[in-house]
Amino acid sequence: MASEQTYIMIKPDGVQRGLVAPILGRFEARGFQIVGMKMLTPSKELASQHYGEHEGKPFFGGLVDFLSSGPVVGVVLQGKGVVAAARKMLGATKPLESAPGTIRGDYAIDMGRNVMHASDAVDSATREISLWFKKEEVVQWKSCSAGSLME
Ligand code: DGI
Repeated sequence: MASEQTYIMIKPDGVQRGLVAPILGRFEARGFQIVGMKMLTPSKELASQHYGEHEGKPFFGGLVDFLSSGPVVGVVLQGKGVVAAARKMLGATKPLESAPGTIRGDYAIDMGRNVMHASDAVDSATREISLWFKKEEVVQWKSCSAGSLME
């Protein structure tokens, strides 16, 4: 399996609850590499584009309002199999259905306050990375631990 990139985001509830470091720490500890990171309060337009697949659904307005209600931390993560791995580490959309040990299973209760986003497939990761980051904001750097992490 090749190295991939994915987009993860600590949503406003996760930032407010002080979960940025604990969440990102899980990915770093596993060996995934942060290659882009920014804090911003998304505009409604950006939030709507991010959740474009849900446009027209009854919860869309509330979803966009919440995402644009305060700062988020958006991150580009890189590593072997990172797209599927980040989804597994995230857990189910409904936190009460997420297994303990997953991020939502450990830190969340409510679907509307499920602390974090992760791209659900390689093509959505590509779309979301280019939506949230300029090309030059994704930094290629060689990790000193690469030889200890990968055969
Ligand atoms: O990728 P996920 O965040 O796990 O899930 P998703 O892409 O299907 O939905 C994006 C977010 O939208 C999700 O984290 C919470 C919210 N959402 C999804 N389905 C519903 C919902 N919110 C409400 N209130 N009702 C829904 O059915």
